[in-house]
Amino acid sequence: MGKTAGKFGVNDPCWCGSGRKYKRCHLSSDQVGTAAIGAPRAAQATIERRAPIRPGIVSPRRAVPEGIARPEYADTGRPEESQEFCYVRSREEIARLRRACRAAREVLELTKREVAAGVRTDALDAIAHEACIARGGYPSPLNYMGYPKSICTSVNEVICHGIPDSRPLEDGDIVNIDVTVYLDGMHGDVSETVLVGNVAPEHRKLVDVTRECLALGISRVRPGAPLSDIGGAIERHATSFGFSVVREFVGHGIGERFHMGPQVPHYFDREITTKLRSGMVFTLEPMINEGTWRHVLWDDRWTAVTADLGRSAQFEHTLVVTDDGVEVLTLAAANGTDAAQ
Ligand code: EYF
Ligand code: CO
Repeated sequence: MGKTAGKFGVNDPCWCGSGRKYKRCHLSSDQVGTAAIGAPRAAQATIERRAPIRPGIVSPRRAVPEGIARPEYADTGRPEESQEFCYVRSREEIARLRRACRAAREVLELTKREVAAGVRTDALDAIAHEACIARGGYPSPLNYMGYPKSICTSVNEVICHGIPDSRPLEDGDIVNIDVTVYLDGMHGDVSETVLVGNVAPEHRKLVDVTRECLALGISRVRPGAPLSDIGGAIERHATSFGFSVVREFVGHGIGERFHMGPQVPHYFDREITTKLRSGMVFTLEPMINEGTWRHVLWDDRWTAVTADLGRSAQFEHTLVVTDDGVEVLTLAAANGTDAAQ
C-alpha cells in the first residue's frame, strides 16, 4: 500500500529534496492511476506514492550440475584479473562468443515471457537458471564476487544488480532482467526492461527512450570511430528528454572473463581517446534515470538504487566491431522482439 504525498503543485520543489521541480522529479513515480500531468491542480492534491522497493527474502543458492563447464570464480567467488585492453578477437573466438550470446538471448526471451503481476523475481531466477543449464551454460552472475543468484532483476528505482527475491512484481512496475551465460568458454550478456501490466505513460517513456539510447549507441560503432562517440550519442538523447545517464556503471569488454577492458561509458567523456577496432567485443548497457544519475547502494552491497528513488531503465547488448560496422551478438531472432531493431 502506498503512502500519501500531501499537497504538491507540479512546479513546486520536489518533496525528495533533489532541488528539481516536482513534475520533473517524483510526480510520475507518485502517480498510481489517478492524477495525471495536465489534470486540474485540485486533482493532483493528494497523490498515492508507491512504496520504495525493499529487500525481500533471498532463496538458497541454486546448484549447477557437475557436467556444466564453470568460469574460474564459480567455487571461490574470485574472478581472475584481466589485463587485456582493446582485445581484438579471432574468428574462432567470435564464433564461441556468438554461441554464448545466442544462449543468453534465448534465456532472456524465456524469462521475459513469465513476467506478470504477482510473479516473484525469485521465480524468474529459477526459470533463467534452469534454461541456462538446459543449454549447457553456467549462469555467469552466480557467485561472481559472491553474487548469490543467477540473474539480476532490477525493479523501478533499482538501477542494476537487483537480487531476485520473494517480492512479487506489481501492476505498473518496470523490471530489468539481466542474463549472462558462460558457454564454450565465453560470456554473453544481454538485458531488457519489461513492463508489468499497466505502466504509467511517463515510465513507459523512460523505457522507450532507454531502448533508443542503446540503439543510438550501437549506431556509432564502426572501426576507427572514437569510443567516446557512443556515450556522446546516448547522453544527448537521454538528456533531451530530461533524463540522466548513470555514470558509476559502464559497458565493458567481455569474453573469457565476465568483465574486461575496455570500459565504455554511456556519457561523453572527453578524456577517452580510444578508437574502435574490428574484432573488439564489448557490452553497451545504458542505465537511464528519470531524476538524478546518482545512486545509493543497499546494505546488501549489490543493489544500486537511484538516490532520489526516481525510476531507472536499462537495455543491454553484447556486440563485436566488424570490418564494416557492428554485429550485435545478442540480437533476437528475426521474428522475435529486440531492443536494437
Ligand atoms: C554493486 C558486481 C556487482 N556485474 C555485472 C558483480 O550483467 C551484468 N552487467 O551487465 C552484471 C551482473 C552482475 C555483476 C552480478 C554481479 N555483478 C560487481 C561490483 C559491484 C556490483 O554491484
Ligand atoms: Co548484463
